[in-house]
Amino acid sequence: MIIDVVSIFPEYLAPLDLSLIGKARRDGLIDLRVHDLREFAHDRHRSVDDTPYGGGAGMVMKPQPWAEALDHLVASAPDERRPRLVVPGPGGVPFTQALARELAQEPWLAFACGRYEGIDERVYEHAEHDLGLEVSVISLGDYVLNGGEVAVLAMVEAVARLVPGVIGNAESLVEESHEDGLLEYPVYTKPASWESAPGVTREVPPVLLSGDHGAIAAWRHQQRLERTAARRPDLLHASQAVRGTAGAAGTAGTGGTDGLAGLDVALATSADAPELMTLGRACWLSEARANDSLTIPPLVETLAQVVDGITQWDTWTIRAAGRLIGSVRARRAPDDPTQWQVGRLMVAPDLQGRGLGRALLAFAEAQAPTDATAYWLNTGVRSDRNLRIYRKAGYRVQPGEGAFPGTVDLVKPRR
Ligand code: JD8
Repeated sequence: MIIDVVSIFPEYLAPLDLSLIGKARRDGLIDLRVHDLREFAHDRHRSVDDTPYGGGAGMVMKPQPWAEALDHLVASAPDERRPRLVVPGPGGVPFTQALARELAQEPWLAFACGRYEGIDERVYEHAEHDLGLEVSVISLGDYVLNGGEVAVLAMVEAVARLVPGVIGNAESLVEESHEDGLLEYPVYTKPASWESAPGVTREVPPVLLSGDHGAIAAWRHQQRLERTAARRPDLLHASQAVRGTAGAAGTAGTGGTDGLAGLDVALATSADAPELMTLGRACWLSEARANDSLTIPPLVETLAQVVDGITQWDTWTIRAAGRLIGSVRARRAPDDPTQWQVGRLMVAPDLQGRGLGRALLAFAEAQAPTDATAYWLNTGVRSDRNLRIYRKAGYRVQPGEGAFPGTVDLVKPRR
């Protein structure tokens, strides 16, 4: 990969001589050239800035030196290749790992480091329309720096380390924060038992010393989910939040919530009724198709009936980053208080098939009062997918028609 950087403070980029990027340059993996903009300013003071048209504080960078600098870069190409021009700026698109991965695919990047109040706007037009460059204005983050150099340091490091061969074991790239949308898990090294202060001994989590790679992977994923939920819930899109539930579903005795790690589980209130009504409509469409019935309660119940259901049953909502992605309800059977009835088990259609349904069922079972002796479910006689999940969870279909026309009841003794 070729990288050109133009700045009035070329020494600001000296850190790119160091460490892995420095080694990658010496190994020829990265050809990074830093140019001083003043080389392209020819007046006595080699000035690169002037007062802003329209008035206002500060100075603006002149177009001519920048145009000559970019023309020089383009002219340095032996063929028709052109660099992708990246201009850091607080008004740019956010720099992310995904954008770093995109830029790392480019054979040639040029970074223009602005200073003062910014670069004359016509330089962007010249680059795009006169030189035919793809121009990307990118921001490092929502805070104000004095110039583009610091941003270029960060962007070059984030991009260059993705170039094959720059980072020794590429695997380590896989589990990094932001690589798959989750923050990284906590790391530990020797000693396993460390005296951090007189009389204070701190241990490494035992699972990491167990040699059980499956358990270690599960623990690390859990840590990543919990950290992301705690520090960056915005990153925790539903799809990610429910990933990894498959294994943990039904882990009895843990309050059944293991499989819901990273998700917001709460008792529903009437305020949740509109969303529950909507999710019910979405989730029971497949049941309607399977059982050829459009009068299944979740498809026709009114908002008032949904609110009434919330008062009649203990109802839980499952949210990821604020979005309602699932729900379940449970109650003592009106005619047999030792029977714990579970109902309205629903998972947003786009999130089905990841074990969240089983996790929700385990959760509902775990909420049963201590004197409950059995669990009860009801579903469509032709709801094959539900029946498969419930049988796998230990339920057995009861003979005869279920509590509602076209349905069957299923029961599981409580162990
Ligand atoms: C380039 C000039 C300074 C910015 C007047 C302060 C990026 N995340 C970021 N914050 N700030 C920058 C950035 C700031 C720059 C330049 C990038 C060139 N300045 C200007 C406008 C307000 N001064 C950045 N990436």
